[in-house]
Amino acid sequence: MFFLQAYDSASNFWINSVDVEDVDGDGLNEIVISGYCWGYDSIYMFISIGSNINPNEIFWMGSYTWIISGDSYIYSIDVEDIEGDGKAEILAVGYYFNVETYAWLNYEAALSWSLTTGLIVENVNLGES
Ligand SMILES: [Ca+2]
Ligand SMILES: [Ca+2]
Ligand SMILES: [Ca+2]
Repeated sequence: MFFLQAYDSASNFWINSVDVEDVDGDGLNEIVISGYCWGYDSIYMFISIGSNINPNEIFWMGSYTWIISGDSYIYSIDVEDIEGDGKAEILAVGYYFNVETYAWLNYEAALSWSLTTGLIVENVNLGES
């Protein structure tokens, strides 16, 4: 786990969730790690994808940071193939600071990942404070 975070460029990390599913549909499970990190201007959420296809190491496949509005936190992820196409979606829940209304709001997001596209935010449901 900590091997993966060492590849990211920001300085302060909090890892809070991990799940193992096949996110690109090749029949091999990936390791998906979520958390947040402190940047210079805001707090960003990150998701890291890795593989331990070689049991002696975790091979890093990508780390992605994203933000909804202002400071954004990720609570937890659940990685599941929702619609059954063989590729697991990454379901994230957390909260963020809305810079227009100055309110803290919850969100639920669905993300997908592949080697060619990287991490894509498919859908975000913005909730109440
Ligand atoms: Ca896979
Ligand atoms: Ca799962
Ligand atoms: Ca799917």
